[in-house]
Amino acid sequence: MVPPDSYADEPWRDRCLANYIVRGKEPFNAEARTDTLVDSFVTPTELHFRRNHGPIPRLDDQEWSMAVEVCVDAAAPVRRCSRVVRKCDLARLPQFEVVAVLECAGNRRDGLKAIKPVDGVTWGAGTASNARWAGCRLRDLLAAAGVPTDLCDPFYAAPRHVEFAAYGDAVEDEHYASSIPLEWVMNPRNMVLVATAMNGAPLLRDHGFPARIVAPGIIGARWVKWLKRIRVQDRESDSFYQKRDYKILPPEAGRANCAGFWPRFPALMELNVQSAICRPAADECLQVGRPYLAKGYALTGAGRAVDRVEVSLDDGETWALADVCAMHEGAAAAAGGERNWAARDWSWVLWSFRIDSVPQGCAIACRAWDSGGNTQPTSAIWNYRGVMNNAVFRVSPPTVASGAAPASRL
Ligand SMILES: Nc1nc2c(c(=O)[nH]1)N[C@H]1C(S)=C(S)[C@@H](COP(=O)(O)O)O[C@H]1N2
Ligand SMILES: [Mo]
Repeated sequence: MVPPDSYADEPWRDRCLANYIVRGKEPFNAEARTDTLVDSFVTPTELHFRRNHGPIPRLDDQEWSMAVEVCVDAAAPVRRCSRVVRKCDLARLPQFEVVAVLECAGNRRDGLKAIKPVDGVTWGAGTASNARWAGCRLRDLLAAAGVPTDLCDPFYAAPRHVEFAAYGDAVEDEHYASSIPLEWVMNPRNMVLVATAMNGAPLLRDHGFPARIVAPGIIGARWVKWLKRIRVQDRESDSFYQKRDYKILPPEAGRANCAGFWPRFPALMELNVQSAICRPAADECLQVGRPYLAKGYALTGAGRAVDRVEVSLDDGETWALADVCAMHEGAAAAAGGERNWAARDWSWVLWSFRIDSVPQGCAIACRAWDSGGNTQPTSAIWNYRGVMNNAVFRVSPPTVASGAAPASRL
């Protein structure tokens, strides 16, 4: 819970504020305009969305420490332990870097709010950003605490979670906390990091300084910032953010009756397949009869690959393939042009689609497909918390007769 004067020590944000649509000041919640997100494959930090459930704690990285605990019943032969980890301990472990998209489960909540009110911050499609994260693997940290790295070890017979708890106050609970399955963390292909850097610089306070979880392929709510404690335990986190938020409740669940629904549905983990049209923005004027290069992003969860993005100019009657620019392209070229579909994907893809001649009353739709055969539903399905909206993305920008508007962006 948040005492009244808790927001007196927020980071200095003046320089970047112009880049954002601020959705809430206390806690600070802001997303970039989506038309600014498609200029670079790795999102500049000053455009990366910021999503907070409370004030930003002030932590000193020299003094900072977190507890790493193994706390399970019937843990033999794994011993219960608790140790204090500092920045220098993290720095001694092998360092890894991963380019991964961070998406809030509330991305595109505006589309669900348009159907019926939902409980949650309004977001457009700007709460997805791609960053270069660096730090040590959580797997290595836990292995040093005695957790077996062989997933066939009898230790894994029971499902276990790794809970992350944060410094600082939170609005809906005493502090922010969340958990993900231990098995996911220990699988070396999953690249869960205790990250200390983002885009080549120490994390900003807004993004979790001095250390946060980076859990590629998993919803942003599990990427806990300002780490205070990491704990291996027998069950998932009891936190509000695990048990009474970030779940897709059925449409009959609402504010009055949600209590009975929370325990019946699982905490969201993997991201779903998603895409958005970033250009044109909804308020960008297009010239009829002129060509236009539409652009956007697409992503999916759990290391699956976005294998195509399609665009429709006739309200979904017909679809055409967009050009996709992905992380793996350099690697594919090195391998003789053939893509290695076995590789896991943590990054978003950017796509573009040339409209040869903008029609009057132009309506553009896009949808992505992933390597699991998943695509996006034709229309949004409402849920109480307004999470995971991945309906086909549509935009109908205003049009003017050629010559009457500023040059189209080509
Ligand atoms: N401690 C803490 N960690 C947190 C949150 C928070 O409010 N407090 N928000 C979570 C949510 S819901 C998201 S989407 C991401 C946002 O990370 P960002 O602000 O770096 O973009 O952080 C997650 N980690
Ligand atoms: Mo989120």
